[in-house]
Amino acid sequence: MKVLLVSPKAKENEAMKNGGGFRIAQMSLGQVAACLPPDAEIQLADELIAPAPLDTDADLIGITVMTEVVERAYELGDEYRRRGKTVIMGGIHPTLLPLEAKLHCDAVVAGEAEGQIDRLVDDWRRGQLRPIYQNLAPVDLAGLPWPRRDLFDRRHYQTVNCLQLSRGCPNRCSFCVVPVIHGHRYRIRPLDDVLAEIDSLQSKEIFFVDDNFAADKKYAKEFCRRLATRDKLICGQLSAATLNDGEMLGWLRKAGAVGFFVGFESISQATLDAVGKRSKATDYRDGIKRMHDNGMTMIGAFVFGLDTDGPDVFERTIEFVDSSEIDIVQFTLLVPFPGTPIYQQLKDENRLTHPAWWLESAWNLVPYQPLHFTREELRSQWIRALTEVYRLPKAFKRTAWQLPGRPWLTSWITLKLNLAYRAGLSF
Ligand code: B12
Ligand code: SF4
Repeated sequence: MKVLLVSPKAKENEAMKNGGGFRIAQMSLGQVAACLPPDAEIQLADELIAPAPLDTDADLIGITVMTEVVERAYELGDEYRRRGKTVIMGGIHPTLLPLEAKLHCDAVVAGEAEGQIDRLVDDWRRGQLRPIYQNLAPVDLAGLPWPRRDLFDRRHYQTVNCLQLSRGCPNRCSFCVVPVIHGHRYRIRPLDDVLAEIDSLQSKEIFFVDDNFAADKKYAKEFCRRLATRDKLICGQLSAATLNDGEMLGWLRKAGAVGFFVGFESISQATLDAVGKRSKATDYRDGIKRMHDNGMTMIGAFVFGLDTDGPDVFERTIEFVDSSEIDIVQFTLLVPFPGTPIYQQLKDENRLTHPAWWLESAWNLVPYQPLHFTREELRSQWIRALTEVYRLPKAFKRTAWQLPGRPWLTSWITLKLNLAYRAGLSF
């Protein structure tokens, strides 16, 4: 049995280009590969490296689909089926909209692959593939198979050492798909499993793909305590509220933390409250300092276009970025993902100008009517704000304030990411 697993590349869009330059192995495919029967001959095709081969002798084609790659994924699904292949789709978007995805493939795996792939392969071998496969309950993370990192060509990636401690997030931010996909339960893996997996890795660095790395602080601190003796370099994603916990940051430092992606989302408390974010904007400056005191850099992420964002939101955020010593900045426009409370709200209020925007290359065209801006104003002010924070002197300044007393690696990563984000601006 030959299987080709494909990660499609998004049609050009500005959000994708932001942060370009750092390529991380597509863990979703590594994990699906680990769920396939041991006799499967598996080939991976990551379109960030090269277009997926259409001429293939694979019997089964598996495509992983995030919303921003939908158009390409459906194009590939249609083409492989035209060539007589059996196509399976899975990942975030088919989980949110399985019936839409089914139009372009033979079967959809909605949700986690573990627990479904064996059934799917058995059904396929008997010629009785069902349209949708879905677990009735969340997968027990004890004994989770380890992703097939051996299938990735390491030369093409900054790292193939992506690792998961947990799935889900206890929070319910209204723009986020994670609670929609995983519910509000935060599931953790047994630490012995995780550490055994870490000990099997061939290099020092680890990229944690958890949505909210330290959501269970007791667990995260114990993990860091045990990791501290292993001489690793780690990064991942933290919720802004975690920056208030100096002890947690201290443990992260001991565990080898270099930097984290931090979802600040907004400097306006009204916006944080409106989206259900459990953080306090007034804590942000101290939190940033605490990260620096612990030798870490950060990508601070902000979202624009929520109803509580008034016309001055961009100026105020630029001022905050300039004065808070934040290291690397990510500004995104609100993306109303299907299935999220925000999507439903905009739909109920008849404000979606492109209800199926993901099929129309409308990613950054603001597919809804904002409250305090025209769609064009919101987009042009976002472009202006990004251009402003990524002016070369500002990008260098963000790196320079890292220098005194900070680890060289942190400064190097900060510089490299600032330049990568800047290079990704295509306006
Ligand atoms: C790590 C990560 C990244 C990394 C690495 C991405 C990569 N190349 O792997 C980086 C930082 C590069 C990144 C970038 C982006 N990301 Co991201 N990312 C994540 C994160 C935190 C974890 C993904 C992961 O590896 N999970 C671990 C794997 C094992 O789980 P999984 O993907 O769910 O796969 C399981 C099932 O879905 C299923 N499955 C998945 N694929 C398939 C395929 C088949 C055939 C089958 C059968 C089953 C199956 O089986 C797997 C095992 O159970 C998720 C959050 C999340 N919870 O998904 C966001 C997330 C996927 N990202 C998101 C976004 C928006 C982006 C960006 C567009 C951000 C931006 N503005 O630029 C870019 C786009 C990048 C791209 N197109 O490649 C959104 C996607 C929303 C959506 N509706 O699609 C998410 C959900 C975050 C969020 N909270 O909104 N991301
Ligand atoms: S804290 Fe992050 S992962 Fe959790 S619901 Fe909010 S945005 Fe999503």
